[in-house]
Amino acid sequence: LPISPFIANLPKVELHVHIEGTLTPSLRWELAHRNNIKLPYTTFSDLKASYAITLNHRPELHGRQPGIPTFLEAYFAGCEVLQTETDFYDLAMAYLTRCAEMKVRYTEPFFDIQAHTRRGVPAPAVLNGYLRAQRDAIKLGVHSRWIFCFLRDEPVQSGLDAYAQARPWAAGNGKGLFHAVGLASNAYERPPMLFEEGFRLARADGLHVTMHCDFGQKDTHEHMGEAIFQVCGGLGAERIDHGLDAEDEEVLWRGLVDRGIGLTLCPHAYHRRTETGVLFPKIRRLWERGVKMCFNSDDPTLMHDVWVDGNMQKVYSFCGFGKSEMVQFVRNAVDMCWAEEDIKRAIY
Ligand code: ES4
Ligand code: ZN
Repeated sequence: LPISPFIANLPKVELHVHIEGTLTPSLRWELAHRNNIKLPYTTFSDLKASYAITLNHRPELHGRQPGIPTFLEAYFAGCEVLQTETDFYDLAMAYLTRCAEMKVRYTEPFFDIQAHTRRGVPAPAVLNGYLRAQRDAIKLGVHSRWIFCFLRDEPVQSGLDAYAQARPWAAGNGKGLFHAVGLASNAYERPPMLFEEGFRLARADGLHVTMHCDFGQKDTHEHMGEAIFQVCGGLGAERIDHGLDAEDEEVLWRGLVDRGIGLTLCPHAYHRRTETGVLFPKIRRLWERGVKMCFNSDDPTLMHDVWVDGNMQKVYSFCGFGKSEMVQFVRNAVDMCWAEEDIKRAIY
């Protein structure tokens, strides 16, 4: 789908992107050589070709069996080449440079500390690499506030330990890298309320709270109910990542509207496994009911290289939205974002 000049030139905000999901085959190849890591591909073109099939190509598993195993396996396999602070800096700078090219003025990338510490990478290597990129990208006109993610398929205590390690890099009394916590990875039998202690700790530190409610997961409506009404001592999450299944149940979409919880949707992620005529009307119905939403890329290099501009183009082309609505979605993202007021005003 070609990106129209209108979408290309629109100043953008991105609120749902996993930094590890922006690792390109070429940087992965370069880092593998830099770190003497053997990849299961002998040539660069074999590596590149492997990205074409890392979508969930097992539709028989959707919404039932363990989440999205084939996809997440590829995602965590990619992480293995990331070893030193410089590697994490290079990963982050590559994404933030791409942001500048796409006119993304502000972004809130997720990062998974546990994906790296469990391989023996020290947490400060990850955090200092991202912190340096956060600072250097301002020169490119790209501001960022990052989001610490709990890996929900790891033990709760492992996430709490990672959070304790990352805390000196938080906003408030820390170095200002991240301003929020999120919840990612495989949701199979891992409802949000399991992580309540982590959310409470983060809130006590003055951080914001968001969480994934992936589209079409097992128990998705129960998970959404917890995210909207139960977590954070009953306050609910401040945003929900994906959350498209709320469209199925009035109590859920009304809860989103009444509580002002916005969704960070990633249309291409769903379009990989959902008919055009089913998906885009579903997004449009949520919008018509007054649910606040914005459009994002999720894991662009693992999702056919469709970045935030391509995701915005999809809803522009397939939802029947006009230019003023597309501008409004960027404004929604500004409203939903966790930048300081001066940055919000500058990007609005
Ligand atoms: C993810 Cl698509 C998706 N779902 C859940 N967790 C994730 N982490 C990175 N991509
Ligand atoms: Zn995501």
